[in-house]
Amino acid sequence: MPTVTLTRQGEIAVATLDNPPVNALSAALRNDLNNALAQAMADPAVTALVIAAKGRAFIAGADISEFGKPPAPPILPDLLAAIEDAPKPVVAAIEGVALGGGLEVALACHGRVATPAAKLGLPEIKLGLIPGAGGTQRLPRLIGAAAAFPMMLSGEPIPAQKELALGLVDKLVESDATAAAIALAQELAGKGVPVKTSARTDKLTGSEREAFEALAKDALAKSGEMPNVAALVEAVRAALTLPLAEGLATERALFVKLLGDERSKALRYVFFAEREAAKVPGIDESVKPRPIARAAVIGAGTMGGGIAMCFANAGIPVTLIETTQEQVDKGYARVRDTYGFSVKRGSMTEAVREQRMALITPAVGLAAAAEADIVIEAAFEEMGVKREIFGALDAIAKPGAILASNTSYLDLAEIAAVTSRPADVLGMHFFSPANVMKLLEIVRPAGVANDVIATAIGLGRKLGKVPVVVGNCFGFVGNRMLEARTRAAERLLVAGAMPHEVDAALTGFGFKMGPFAMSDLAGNDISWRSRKARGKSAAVADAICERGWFGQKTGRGYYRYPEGARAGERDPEVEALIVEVSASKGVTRRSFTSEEILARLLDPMVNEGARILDEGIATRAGDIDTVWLNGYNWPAWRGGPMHWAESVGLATIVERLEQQAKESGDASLEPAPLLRKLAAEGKGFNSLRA
Ligand code: 3H9
Repeated sequence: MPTVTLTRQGEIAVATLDNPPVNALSAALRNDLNNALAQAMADPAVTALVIAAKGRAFIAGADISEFGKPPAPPILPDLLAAIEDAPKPVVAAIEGVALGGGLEVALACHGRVATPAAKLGLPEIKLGLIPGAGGTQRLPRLIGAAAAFPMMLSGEPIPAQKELALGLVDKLVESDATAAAIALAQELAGKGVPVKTSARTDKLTGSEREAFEALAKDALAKSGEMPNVAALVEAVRAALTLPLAEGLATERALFVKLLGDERSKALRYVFFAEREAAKVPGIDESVKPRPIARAAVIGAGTMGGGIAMCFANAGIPVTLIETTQEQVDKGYARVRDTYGFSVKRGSMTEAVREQRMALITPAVGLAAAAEADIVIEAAFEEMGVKREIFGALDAIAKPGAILASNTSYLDLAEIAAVTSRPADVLGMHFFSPANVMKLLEIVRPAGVANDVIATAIGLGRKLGKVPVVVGNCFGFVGNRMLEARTRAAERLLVAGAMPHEVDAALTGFGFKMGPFAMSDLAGNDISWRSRKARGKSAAVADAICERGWFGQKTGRGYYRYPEGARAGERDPEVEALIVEVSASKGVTRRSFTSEEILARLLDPMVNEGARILDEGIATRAGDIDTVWLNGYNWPAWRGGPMHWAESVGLATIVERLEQQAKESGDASLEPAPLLRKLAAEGKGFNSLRA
């Protein structure tokens, strides 16, 4: 099937791209467009060419799945040079997204027409790259570096009105960009030789340069681990100071180097892993989701309120239910305050806040859930409480309503079993703060209907979440692995490290917080209660909680929090307590390097991840990584725990785990059979895929 069809509208040729789902610039599309261009230029009856597209995107960019393979000709920069150098005008008709290479195609054209819904952007930065087909050279020439640089630095598309004001598009039309592009093409054809974007110099002024240098300085200071920010600065500086050919060569060399960078490879892996996570064996397009017109959330605490906000943000009416008027009023007021922060920051208007609040109906008593198509329970984390609620809901909810629990570790099958409709019951585990965190773990107990899972996936995406379907086990994927890390952190304290050293190793790796600062923030009593409920103990953590040092809320935890201090300070009493625990266990304390600490924290997580895979709790290693990236702030450029493990080498992880198991006598640190097997065979987690 050709990916481009060439038709005629009078003297204007129209090349229509059709490469579903998003018209990515695959080798086939580049080739077909190149041929269409040549044909239109060679046809004496044609005076100009319009590039239009079928489907929801103009062009989503280069085909990311082709990166890493030898580039097949024509490569994009050559194709774009051919478009720009064409003897007759070429006009882009943009409806939908024109991203990355897609916008670069449009920039090489001699005119651009778009609809207000079109999204134009250069998101390469998010993949650890920079634009690689002239974007860094043509965009500053077209709209000035002071506007072009921030656009490339954020990777975010800009609104249509701004596109027009900046001159990024020549014409904005309400609909039918192709018809308007044909009109513009006719107009340009009448003017003779088309003007090339790259020949323009009117925006390459001294003041643009100054503004760019100031922005660049700021960006470099904040660039952290990512090498592409410096590359972007270098490329844009080349646009401002060098002739076009040299600028293009500079950009290309930087782009090619970044393609081979491990951080960019990790980000590209993440792009596909996140999208694949929503694909679940046994659930294809034939499984039709149930309609969701109204939701109910049970529990108006921080979590329930945050979930209600997710619905309101997506325009879905939601009833927020509590047991007393006082509690629901408190929860409703908290939601209003949370929106208030956005209003104060200027990211939301007062009118929008009111619209969202109007979608949330506070109510007392479960009977208010009767009209909901989906009910999400976010009540106290105790099986007795859940059983009671679901038993009552069974009598109240309408037939076909989906009953979900936001539990973070309890058995969904046990919850489902108290109802007469277990096929409608599943887990929908949001992460705190629910209105911010992207992850949605969809827990699939045996017996739940496929259309219920399909509904949860679709709804999750509608709520702006990254849904990952996981199996039903204690803690599911995320918290089960987190527990392995928590145990590892406690072991490190007993063996000789101090909380600040453990936390520093993890923040040095790229996490925003280490495990102890995190626990102090969340409240150390939460895990203490959970340990006690399960008959588990952790000597240091228990001793800290026995003293009432629950973390930030009590002013003391693993650290001290003097009045007004945001970050914790080392606490000599806690450190003495840790030394005492080591002594009571007969442990001779020793020091650990950051590398050792990291290995001891992360290897056990990977080990648990391998068990999770082996048990089928996660479908793919990429699903586990998606969970950690979107729910636990794993640094994206490290690709997630399973990707990280492969970058270290599975054989190395196995060796280190064996050593740790031997030293600690903890059998849970013995390498999981799957990990051992893959390491022995020299294979990665991807080899498990069907
Ligand atoms: C670039 O252009 C470099 C150039 O400067 C230089 C080159 C020399 N490639 O997200 P969705 C697939 S770098 C391959 O679920 P949505 C995606 O995997 C590129 N595949 O839909 C999925 O496949 P599947 C710069 C791609 O409506 C399907 O399309 N461009 C690409 O929520 C649907 O995707 C970008 O970074 C691609 N470029 O969002 C844009 N894009 O169905 C990246 C999508 O099998 N893409 N797919 O799972 C996006 O931001 C979103 O996908 C988009 C659609 C907004 C387009």
